[in-house]
Amino acid sequence: MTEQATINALTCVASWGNHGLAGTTDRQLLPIQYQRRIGRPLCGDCIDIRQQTDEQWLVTKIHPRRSYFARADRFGRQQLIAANVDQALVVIAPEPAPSRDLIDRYLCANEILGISSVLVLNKIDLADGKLEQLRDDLSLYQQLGYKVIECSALDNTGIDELRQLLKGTSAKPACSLLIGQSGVGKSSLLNCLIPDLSVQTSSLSTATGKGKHTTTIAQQYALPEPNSTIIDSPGVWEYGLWVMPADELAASFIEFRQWLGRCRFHDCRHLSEPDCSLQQQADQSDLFASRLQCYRRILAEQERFNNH
Ligand SMILES: Nc1nc2c(ncn2[C@@H]2O[C@H](COP(=O)(O)OP(=O)(O)O)[C@@H](O)[C@H]2O)c(=O)[nH]1
Ligand SMILES: [Mg+2]
Ligand SMILES: [Zn+2]
Repeated sequence: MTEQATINALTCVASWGNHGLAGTTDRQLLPIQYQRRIGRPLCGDCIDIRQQTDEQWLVTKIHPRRSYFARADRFGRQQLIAANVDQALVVIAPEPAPSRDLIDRYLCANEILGISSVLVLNKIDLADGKLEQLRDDLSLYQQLGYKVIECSALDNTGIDELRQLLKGTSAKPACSLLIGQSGVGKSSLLNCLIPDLSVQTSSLSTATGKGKHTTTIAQQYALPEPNSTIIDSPGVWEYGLWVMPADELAASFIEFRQWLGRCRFHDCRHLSEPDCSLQQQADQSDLFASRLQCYRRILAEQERFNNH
């Protein structure tokens, strides 16, 4: 019997159903298949594989994840999207304009999952009233400590600044994840950041045999800078937070943290309880009040899941 080839510590760069692709260090793509005993790797997972046939490799191990990004499925349960993500680029644009709630939901998810957030305001070449409004909204997040980068995939404004932010080192490789509504310019930004993107995407779609349909799944690409990768996530997300305890949700609003535990009731849900420390802060600050309102809206959304 011939020895079966094995390769360890590869990255799963795309995953769908029972199949996926592993990326080798020299940027080859190997078709992989899963076994129930091991489970499905996510895009971004570190995996070991064993050759089955000329064309097919079997996943034999999924390494422990240092992080993952998730959203709610339609039952309010956590659905995992991508693994080993270090920072999320929350892309927003004047068109299609985001809701404040959408931005807050993304930021909360990243806080809970231990992923850092960068707000990327794209399409700043579109000088109109909406841009001014967005800049205004984003100043709140800057005050909270979130980094905001303004850019334009159309004329390359801000792309170098963005590129710097995505750089990893050999000691600490960096994987970034593009998230945001469909149409905000995620794929356009990817094109600016990766000069040979069309090569990478065409070898991906050849390998998956799925052509353009691969844009419906998360995919990891190599950035030109060493030790730096980026995952493009599928568009058209009505992004929802999975159901979680109220105290966990409240703690994901970073400016709430220092006030938690100071309400009259130790199990205060910060709705209309007397002597609520968050409400007291909201009475003094419009910005705090608007985030508290958002917290309450998310909590109410979660109640709907709980009642089903
Ligand atoms: N004016 C302008 N248009 C942009 C910019 N970035 C993307 N677009 C356009 O916005 C549309 C959606 O872009 P796309 O990259 O497909 O968005 P995605 O759905 O987030 O991947 C396309 O028509 C792009 O040409 C930008 O910085 N400025
Ligand atoms: Mg896209
Ligand atoms: Zn309270």
